[in-house]
Amino acid sequence: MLIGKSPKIPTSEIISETTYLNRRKFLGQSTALIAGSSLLGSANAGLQPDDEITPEDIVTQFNNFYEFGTDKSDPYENAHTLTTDPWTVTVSGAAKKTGEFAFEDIIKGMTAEERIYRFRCVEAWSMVVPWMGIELKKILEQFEPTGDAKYVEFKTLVRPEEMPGQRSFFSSIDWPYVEGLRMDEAYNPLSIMVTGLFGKELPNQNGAPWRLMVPWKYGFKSVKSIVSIHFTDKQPLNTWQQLQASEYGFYANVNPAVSHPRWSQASERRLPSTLFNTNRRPTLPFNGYAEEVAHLYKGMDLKKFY
Ligand SMILES: Nc1nc2c(c(=O)[nH]1)N[C@H]1C(S)=C(S)[C@@H](COP(=O)(O)O)O[C@H]1N2
Ligand SMILES: [Mo]
Repeated sequence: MLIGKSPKIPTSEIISETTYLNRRKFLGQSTALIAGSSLLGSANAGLQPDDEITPEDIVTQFNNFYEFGTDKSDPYENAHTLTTDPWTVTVSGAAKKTGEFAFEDIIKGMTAEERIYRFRCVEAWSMVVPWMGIELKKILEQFEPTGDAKYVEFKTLVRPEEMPGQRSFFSSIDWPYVEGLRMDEAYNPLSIMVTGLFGKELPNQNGAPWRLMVPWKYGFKSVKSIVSIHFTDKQPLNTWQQLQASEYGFYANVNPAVSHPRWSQASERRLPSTLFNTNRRPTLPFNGYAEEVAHLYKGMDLKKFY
């Protein structure tokens, strides 16, 4: 049983539920070891002694994916209609290899590894999720970005026939959903492209067939169901910034010291949370990953670049 060093598990391989539950039990019993162990690679970095994996039904049934509706239960209810095969990804901008690629060809020969990350939404709830993913750097390097690539921008699929939220008259989002990272953020070893969850294929409502995961940033950075990768020298205008720039910035680093204009970010509700046990805990700078990422923002005023 390996927990410190994440086992390499091919995306196609299905781990049985019992194997998974055993691993989960192990995680619950030995969290102190996990948090303190020097044997740890980046796989479980940032986990705190009281972190427990969030139940799978919450991770897959309480979602934000506005293409399928704005209620937390909408993605689970509506996303089964999404067709993810074939899946084509357009690569453009400042890179030597650009064009249209089949998703399978991009990830060919790469193995998804399990990364258990804390996950913090800007709405102040959080989870601990066993993602399966591939380091973003490995994926992006294939396209040989040039010196002009200062940022990478990602876009979600636009397909109103299968995405009821994109047909909604009330939607204020200008589709596609856009997100981006600075290249050095994208190349940080914690940044991954997620292809699975709980040792299984990524469910549609969580962003199939692949979505971004940058665990030190608010959840809205983790763009789902990606069909476009664009290398650029200009800072991308991400969807939430476009909607309300005074509330949502480009960086979106988890920061207890910078309040959202309408609520504090000093603490969070760890799901499952109930009326009687709100399960509130303090929010950590960079969501607990300061050791791995704080250097990326040296000298920057994080109150200004929120
Ligand atoms: N395309 C797209 N990606 C998205 C969103 C969205 O509405 N559309 N919501 C974001 C937000 S706000 C969060 S918190 C996470 C939620 O991921 P989860 O449903 O897997 O927990 O996805 C992010 N990625
Ligand atoms: Mo979010």
